[in-house]
Amino acid sequence: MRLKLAIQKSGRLNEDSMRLLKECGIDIGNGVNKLKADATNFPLELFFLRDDDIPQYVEDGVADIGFVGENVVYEKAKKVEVAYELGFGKCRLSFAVRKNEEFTGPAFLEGKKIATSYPVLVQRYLDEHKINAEVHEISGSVEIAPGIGLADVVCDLVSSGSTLFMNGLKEADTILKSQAVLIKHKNFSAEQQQILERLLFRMESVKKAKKNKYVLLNAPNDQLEKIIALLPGMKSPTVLPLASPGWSSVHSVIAESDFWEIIEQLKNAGAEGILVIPIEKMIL
Ligand code: PRT
Ligand code: ZN
Repeated sequence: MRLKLAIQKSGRLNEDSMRLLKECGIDIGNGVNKLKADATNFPLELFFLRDDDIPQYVEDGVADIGFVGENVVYEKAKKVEVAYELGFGKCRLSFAVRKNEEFTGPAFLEGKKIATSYPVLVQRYLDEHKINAEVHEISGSVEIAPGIGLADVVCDLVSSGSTLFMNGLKEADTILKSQAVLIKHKNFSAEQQQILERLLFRMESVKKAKKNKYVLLNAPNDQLEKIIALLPGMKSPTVLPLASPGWSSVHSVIAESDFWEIIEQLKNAGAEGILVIPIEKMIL
């Protein structure tokens, strides 16, 4: 049995989806321009689709799992389960107004024309805030709508904000923070679940590895205790004697987020020759 995975055929999520599979040690056989491909060393079959179609394919069980943005999952509102956050494709779905206008809160939207590719999510926001507004669904280039008089406000995906800026708009309220997620259908067999768990285990090892760095450093023995106290490690750091007397080599793992702070403290404590190395996989 093979698990059928739907990923975006081309577009922003395709490359990261393929990279993640590679980092999980999964080799994909034939070319990407086809509709389907098989993994050669894992029970996985790939379907290449438009991202908008992925929730439906997964709900119907044509695909068992899919990699797709949360924005699409919630807009399509299909009966699928979000099983894992993939950590890429991060963006937010936000209202944007003309840069000389002041967004005073949801009430600003009352009676306005709103252009968006996310009518369901926009309408839900309006209902929650008891606002009446006209929602115009457009499928692309939403940001030009105010400039051509089609709408007063837009609601679109934003990452750097430069598209809004170039169109004389500025970000107002955020409806949804989104990233790519792994979705699954609701009729998983025990065997399918088992394959999914093997895949999730690999993805989690890759994710943990990215959040951590392997650190090697030389420490004068009289400072060893202080330096070890700065290094959390997976259990406790490895300490090996150096050839030159009075010095030790210390190896440990530190979180990327604490990295600069810990490195400064290590230097201040007398550590020398600090090497920081990326970790490929991390199995705890
Ligand atoms: O052909 P297909 O239907 O599969 O692709 P698509 O054109 O619908 O989607 P695509 O490839 O553009 O995006 C796929 C997914 O990437 C989205 O559903 C989001 O989950 C995620 N994502 C992350 C983004 C962005 N960041 C993003 N910035 N999707 C779109 N944008 C667009 C946005 O719509 C706007 O036009 O980029 C522009 C804004 O970017 P900044 O950096 O200027 O703010
Ligand atoms: Zn799409």
